[in-house]
Amino acid sequence: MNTGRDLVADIAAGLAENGLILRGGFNFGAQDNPPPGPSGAPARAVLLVGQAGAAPWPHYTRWRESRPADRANPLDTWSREVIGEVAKKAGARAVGPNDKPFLPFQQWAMRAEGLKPSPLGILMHPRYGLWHAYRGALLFGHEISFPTANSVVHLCDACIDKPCLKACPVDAYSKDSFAYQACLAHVRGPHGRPCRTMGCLDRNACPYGTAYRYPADVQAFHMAAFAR
Ligand code: B12
Ligand code: SF4
Ligand code: SF4
Repeated sequence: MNTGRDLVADIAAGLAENGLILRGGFNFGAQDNPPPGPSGAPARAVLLVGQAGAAPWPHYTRWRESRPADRANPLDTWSREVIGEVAKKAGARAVGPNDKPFLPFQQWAMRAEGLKPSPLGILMHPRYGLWHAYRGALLFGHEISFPTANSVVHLCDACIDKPCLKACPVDAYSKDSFAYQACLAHVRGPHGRPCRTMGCLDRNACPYGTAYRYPADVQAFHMAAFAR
């Protein structure tokens, strides 16, 4: 059974065809309560799939144009199709971040990539800043040989001014919470146009990873999904 570098390289190549990338992974330990793997028995390893910047967007929009217009969650459907195909070839079970009950994607990502949360709740990446996300995960019935993870700089630790906590018109984000309802009311309301058309002002205020910032139309798409 291929459990090492070739397996991971084959999966990465399959994902790259759709602008997706592997975001690391780990073997579950005795203390974990893993979700079922491909056979239904608890999974032994997980590989996270995601995006840096908006790289999957052109692939997704091409797919979208060929599908009926009334799909409720088209990005989830696309992710499921594309990642499901790669999972099938690799003998894995694919799961998504919006599958219910929610799986702990951010906890998995912290473990897989050594990332930590920004004050906005979004994990901070040393290269991509706040401009990355998870589109799925592959669950395996066997362990995988992972390289030893390098330690990762958490940029927020050295960011004294924290501009991400100063741009929101309703101060929805504070050091330890997110006022979901206040944000939603503002985004939906008469003064929410900047958030609706250009994305969250707090997220856009972070000075890191700007080369990966999602274009305005992509941010508007995510904001519309958030505020519907
Ligand atoms: C429910 C949810 C929300 C809820 C949070 C409600 C709550 N208080 O839990 C709401 C609707 C507020 C939300 C909003 C957003 N979310 Co959200 N959300 C999720 C989702 C689907 C489930 C979270 C969960 O309960 N997990 C189960 C628990 C057991 O797992 P966990 O790893 O321990 O969960 C952590 C998160 O819940 C986090 N958390 C708690 N509150 C909030 C609030 C925000 C804003 C974020 C980002 C995280 C966060 O703390 C937990 C401890 O580590 C996850 C995907 C997932 N499966 O995790 C995405 C996810 C956390 N969201 C994400 C993002 C990007 C956002 C947004 C910033 C952008 C967007 N999607 O439009 C918005 C914020 C809107 C804005 N102002 O811009 C990303 C984060 C990516 C990253 N780089 O870290 C995720 C991982 C989805 C993805 N596809 O990648 N989200
Ligand atoms: S502005 Fe500073 S504290 Fe906020 S997310 Fe960016 S680096 Fe982190
Ligand atoms: S989307 Fe707008 S209202 Fe919501 S937290 Fe960001 S800046 Fe504030």
